[in-house]
Formats: sequence, structure tokens, C-alpha cells
Amino acid sequence: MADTNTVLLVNAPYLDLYGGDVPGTGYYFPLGLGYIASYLQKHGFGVELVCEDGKTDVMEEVRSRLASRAYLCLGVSCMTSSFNSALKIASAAKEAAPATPVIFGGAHISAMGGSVLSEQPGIDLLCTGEGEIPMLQLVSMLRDGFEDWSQIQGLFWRDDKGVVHNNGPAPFHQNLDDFPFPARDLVDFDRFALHSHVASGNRRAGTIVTSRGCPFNCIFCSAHLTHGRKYRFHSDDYVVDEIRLLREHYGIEHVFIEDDSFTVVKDRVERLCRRFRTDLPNMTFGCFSRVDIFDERMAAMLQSAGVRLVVFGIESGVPEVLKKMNKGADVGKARQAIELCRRHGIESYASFVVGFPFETRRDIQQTIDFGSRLDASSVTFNPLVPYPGTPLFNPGKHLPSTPEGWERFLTSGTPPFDICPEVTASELKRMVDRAHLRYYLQPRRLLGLLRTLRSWRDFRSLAAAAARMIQRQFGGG
Ligand code: B12
Ligand code: SF4
Repeated sequence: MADTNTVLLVNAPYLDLYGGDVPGTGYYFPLGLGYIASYLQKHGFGVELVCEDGKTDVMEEVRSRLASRAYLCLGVSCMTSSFNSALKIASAAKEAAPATPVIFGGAHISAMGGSVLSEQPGIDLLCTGEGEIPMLQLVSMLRDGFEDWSQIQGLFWRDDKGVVHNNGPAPFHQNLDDFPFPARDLVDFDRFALHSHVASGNRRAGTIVTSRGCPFNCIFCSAHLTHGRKYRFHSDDYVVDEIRLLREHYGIEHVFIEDDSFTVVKDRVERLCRRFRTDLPNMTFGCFSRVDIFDERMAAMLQSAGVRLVVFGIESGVPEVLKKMNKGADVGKARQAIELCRRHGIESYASFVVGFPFETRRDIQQTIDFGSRLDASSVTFNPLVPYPGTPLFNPGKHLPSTPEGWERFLTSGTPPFDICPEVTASELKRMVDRAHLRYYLQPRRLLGLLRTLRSWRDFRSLAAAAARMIQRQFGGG
């Protein structure tokens, strides 16, 4: 039996990666770790959570907590771009408390699997896919002093000879309501509510996920590796109760629904919208949607339920490119979705990805022209990033030689990836910078953009971003 039953969870810091020049990258409560924490608490474990919040030095905090008391284990969450930062946390942990097992999970680990363990002695265990169940099994074993990792699905471990093993993936949990609301009480939630990147005006903002899994299969996306392709969702009561808690306990007025696609099951959205109207009046919302499932009825329903922003992954303005990226949507539907938002008083955010191996310079320009003419409230053109676990990731070309190399796996990462045969990476960056400058320097848009700024810090990062874009137009940066 261990003499503690407390677990330390850490979200690997990532804000430094943005170099301070991307506006709107505020603090963000890590829902995945929040769910793992509340599930462990439900089963009697103590949990502490450390993440970026504008005041905490994550590395220092982890060091001092590990030096001051014993933990059953340290769980670290990371995406691909924050993997290097997660490794630094792991090595600090090994210095401060060498006997505390370190386990990694999250999007990057789900994509890379066991290879991470072979290369990184600072990590003891890995968990791919959803973490709640494997993590509960793991900490129960650690507490009971009975360590037979081969009984835990979803886990990777090393044997005495250093050989990596795993017991196959854990099944995706069907009844999501078994997982209590994310443990937001483990942090000072004011720091997130007031400085969230999903903010809407000056309203206190928070995030939720009401469903997991995406049935679509876009070739640049790796979301299925953590949550699968089957769409699973929380009950209506669970969703309404969680939002009510956000409102009543944390003073939240605006909720961004982080589901990959909130609008996939229409009758569910209809039911939820009705409940939002009756049970949660005056709350406002934002969500993601695909354009092909966004029609007049959907726009009217969302608007009447308080939805004020819809983010669309439109991706391309060229039908053949959309087909090749397996998006299963068309440009006419994109135009229609943005127009519906405009008519219903919903802000729209149109996101595009450019630089595919099958795109020509003309295709990229056509996408930029299409996006610029759409009249969405906001638009972004993202240079393609070949995330591991997608068919675009070519280990021979994209596997970095050092862990720092993962830091450029960010849509704003530098240098961007050279994937498109006709357009070099730096040219692609210049094309998207120019498109953003043209779009946002129109007086109407500039005013709209300035209205979204909530602090001097936001203003400075916006100005720095614009300065770098202009500099790159003239060959610098
Ligand atoms: C919200 C969100 C963000 C937020 C904050 C994320 C956070 N830490 O909470 C912000 C806006 C900051 C963000 C930023 C980025 N994001 Co993001 N994000 C999401 C989104 C939409 C939802 C995340 C979420 O809350 N999911 C719900 C929870 C329940 O799931 P989860 O976080 O995956 O956690 C579960 C498992 O992963 C696992 N797990 C996670 N951590 C751990 C740790 C341990 C120890 C264990 C055992 C298990 C475990 O268990 C959890 C519970 O089941 C996902 C899409 C998605 N479907 O997940 C993309 C997604 C994760 N993001 C992605 C990307 C590309 C990015 C950016 C690179 C985008 C950019 N700007 O360039 C940056 C990178 C920032 C970074 N950290 O380096 C990709 C991941 C690709 C990759 N391999 O890294 C995703 C999958 C989107 C996609 N469709 O491709 N993101
Ligand atoms: S990009 Fe969106 S719709 Fe496409 S597979 Fe990923 S989560 Fe699903």
C-alpha cells in the first residue's frame, strides 16, 4: 500500500510557443485533465492540477509540489506542439521526486504511441485515447502496491529490459455521464473566466464538451485518435446541469462548446436549444459546425438558444481540393452557412487550411479569394501542419531530430512546412499574411477586431502579430 492517495496532474505549458504575437490565446482550462481529475475524485483519490493561468510558473510549481509531499504519480497532458514542454516537466519531476511514476497522455501521445516510451527515459508510462478509465485502474494499482500493467488497456509500459509493451487500445466509454463534470474547482477559475480566448465581449466565459468522437474523416485531422469516430454524447440533463453550474457557481455568462461538431445530430441540437431557451435564459454560446449540416432551421434554432458565434472549418474554396481532403462538404454550402449566420445575427468564423500536396498555387489563391469574399465575421487561412497520426505525416520528412522540433507543429509555427510542390513554405506564409492583412485592415473589420480586445496585453499581441506579418511581406521573419 502506498502512503498517499493523491495524484498530481499537469497541462504542459504552451503559450510561449505563440511568441506573444497571436491575439486571443488566453488561458484555457484543460477539460481533458479536468475530467480525469473528477473521475479519480469520484473514486476516492485526491487530485491536484497545475496549468497555465497567467500567474503560475508551471515548472516551478511542479518542482515545489513534488519536493514538498508524496504523490501516487504525475500525469502530464500534451499536444504535439507542447510535447517538448511536457518533456521538460518530466525531467524536472525526475529530479525533484525520482520515485514518482510519470505518465503522459493527450493528443500527441495518442498519435505516437509506444515510440515515445522507447525514446524518452524520463517517462514511465503512456496512455493513448481517453484517460479516465485507464488512469483510474493505474492509480488504484499504485495505491494498492499491485502493479500489473498488462491488465490495463490503453497503457504502454517498459519491462525490466526496457522493452515496450501495451495491451491494445481501451474501448471508448459509451456512457459519458459516468464521468462527473470536469473538476474546475482545482484551479482559481476566475483566471480562466476573465481571460479566456473564447471570450465574448466582456462576458465571463467558460468551455464545455457535450460530445466526443467525430464520424468524419478529414485527412489533416487526428481528433479520432483520442475520441474515436463514433459520436457519443452526454444526456441533455447533464449538459444543462453543467452549464447551470458554470453560471451559478462560477458566474459564467458565455459558454463555448468545444465539441468537434456540436451540430451533428439534429434532433439532439433541437432538444438542447429548447432547454437552453427555457432553463438557461440570458446565457450566450459559441460552437463549431460543419457547413453541410447548417441550414435555415439550424441557424434559427441556434440563434434563439443564445448562440452568438459559429466556427466553420470550411478549409478550401476549390471543390476538387475539398474532395481530396475528404471534407465531404461543398463551397455552395459554405457560402450558404455564412449567409445564414449573417441573416440570423450570428457571428461566423471561417477557417481554411492551405498548402496540401495536391494543391496548385492557383488553388491556394482561389481559396484565399473565396474566403476573403465570403463576408464572414472573421477568417483565418492556416498553413497546413502534418500532424502525426494523419496520412500527411511522413516520418522520413517530418519526424524532428530533437524534441524541440515538435514545437513548430502549430498553425502559426515557424518555419512552416514545405509540403505543397508549387509553393514554398515561406511563400505560403507570405500569401496567408497578405490575405489576413487585406481582410482585417478594412475599416469595418478593423473596428470589429479592436472591439474583441479585452486588455492591453491583447492589444500588444495584435500589434506585434500585424508587425510581423508586414515584416514578412518584405522578406523578413
Ligand atoms: C479546446 C482545444 C484547444 C484549446 C485548449 C486545449 C486544452 N489543453 O484543453 C486551445 C485553444 C488552447 C488549443 C490549442 C491548440 N490545439 Co487544440 N483542441 C482543442 C479541442 C477542440 C478540444 C480539446 C478538449 O477539451 N477535448 C475534450 C477532452 C475530454 O479530451 P482531451 O483533451 O483529448 O483529453 C482526453 C484524452 O486526450 C486523454 N488525456 C489527455 N491528457 C491526458 C493526460 C494523461 C496523464 C492521461 C492518462 C490521459 C490524458 O484523456 C482525456 C479525457 O478523456 C481538440 C479537439 C478534440 N476533439 O479533442 C483540439 C485538438 C486537441 N487541438 C489540436 C491542435 C492542432 C491545436 C493547436 C496546435 C492549434 C494551433 N493553434 O496551432 C494548439 C496547440 C496548443 C498546445 N497545447 O500545444 C489538435 C491536436 C493535434 C495534435 N496532435 O496536437 C486537436 C485534436 C484538433 C484537431 N481536430 O486536429 N486546443
Ligand atoms: S476536421 Fe472536424 S469534421 Fe473533420 S474529422 Fe476533424 S473533427 Fe471531424
